[in-house]
Amino acid sequence: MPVLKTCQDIDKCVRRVVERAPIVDIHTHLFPPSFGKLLLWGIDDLLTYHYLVAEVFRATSMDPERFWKLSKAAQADLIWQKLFLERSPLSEACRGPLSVLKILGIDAKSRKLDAAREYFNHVTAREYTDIVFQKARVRKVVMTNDPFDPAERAVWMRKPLRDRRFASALRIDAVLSHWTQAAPQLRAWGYKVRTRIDGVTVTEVRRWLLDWIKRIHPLYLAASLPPDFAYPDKSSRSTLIRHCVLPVARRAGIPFAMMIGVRRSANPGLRLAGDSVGPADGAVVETLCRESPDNRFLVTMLSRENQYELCVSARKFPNLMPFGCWWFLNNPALVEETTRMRTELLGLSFIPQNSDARILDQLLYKWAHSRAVIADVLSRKYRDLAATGWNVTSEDVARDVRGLFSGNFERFLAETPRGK
Ligand code: HDL
Ligand code: ZN
Repeated sequence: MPVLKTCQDIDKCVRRVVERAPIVDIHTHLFPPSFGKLLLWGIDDLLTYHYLVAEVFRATSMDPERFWKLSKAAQADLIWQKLFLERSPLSEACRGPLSVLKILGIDAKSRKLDAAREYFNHVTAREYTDIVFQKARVRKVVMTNDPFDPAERAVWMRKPLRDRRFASALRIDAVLSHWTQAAPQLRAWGYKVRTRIDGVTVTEVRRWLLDWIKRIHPLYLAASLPPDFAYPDKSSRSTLIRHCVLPVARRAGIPFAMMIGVRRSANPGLRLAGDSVGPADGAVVETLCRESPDNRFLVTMLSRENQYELCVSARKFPNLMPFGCWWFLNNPALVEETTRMRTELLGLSFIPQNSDARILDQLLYKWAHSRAVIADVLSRKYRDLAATGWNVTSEDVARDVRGLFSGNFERFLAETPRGK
């Protein structure tokens, strides 16, 4: 096994291995081409990503309601004008589309969108899906599947053709965070639930969960949760987690993914771009892990302030797997800080990143950008290791990186107890 003798050898090896590592992207909002319009792709979807929508309102005095009335192409033109032409596109959200054009070999030096639009006029969704997965070296993505989304539900009810590259995750925000609206909808679907949660309601919510597990075969159950998420308390959310979500997840042998710290609709006029962040109580994660040792929890937290305590909690609970640099944390400065903190506190027992991609093209840039930062952090840690006299080999690096980008997640799923 060749020992990496110098810092240059280590840097070169780590960069090569990280660059080439196939990815299992454990949280995205992507769909296969067979799901029709649910799959977003191409330059106009890329430029109207809600991250850029938030930024364009800092560069124009246009009223949001007027912006929403524009066509998607007109919105994209405005964003291009304001964020790319009238000022340098330095933000991470601006750098993204330019990285995509570079990876696709599309000239952006003209600073015009014609070449990009021309490219996308001559490729189909199916062709482009193959191109993106191959260039991004992504093996599989996990979707976010919400049975309460009417458009998505309609697709599932007609038993769509599945694509093995697109695994599913059952997203249950509607039930956990909007119970008074969800209950009547569940009743309309034939589940005998009451707004006041009683024994029959618990049984029927479990039945609804199991029906959708059978329908979509999710790798995990998932929910985003607000900064003030508390457990246990007298809320419907706590009751449903304790009596429905956790028992069903154990019975199905799948983890429960909690994405904690999002303050929804801080500015409703910005729609998807209007969500914000707040620090959450990390003790809630420890309570759940302690009280439910037979459940496994994938957890990501949105507030930078929660990252350190999430690492410490993971040191206390093997059934807790921290993952990703979520949303506003997915910027080089914070990916570096978070990944270094995790490596120094958890070694290699975490999942460093997911793309959260909403537009297919984003797999190209979100992973290119994250691989570069994660490689730098790992190089530094392997150099620190080699400085102790430990022999670092290229096989070590390949094994470790495989774990970070796919193996840790797949092993966490495989080791989740079933039927307890
Ligand atoms: O709740 C979530 O899954 C978040 O990722 C939101 O979808 C958010 O809008 C997002 O796309 N963040 O990157
Ligand atoms: Zn997401």
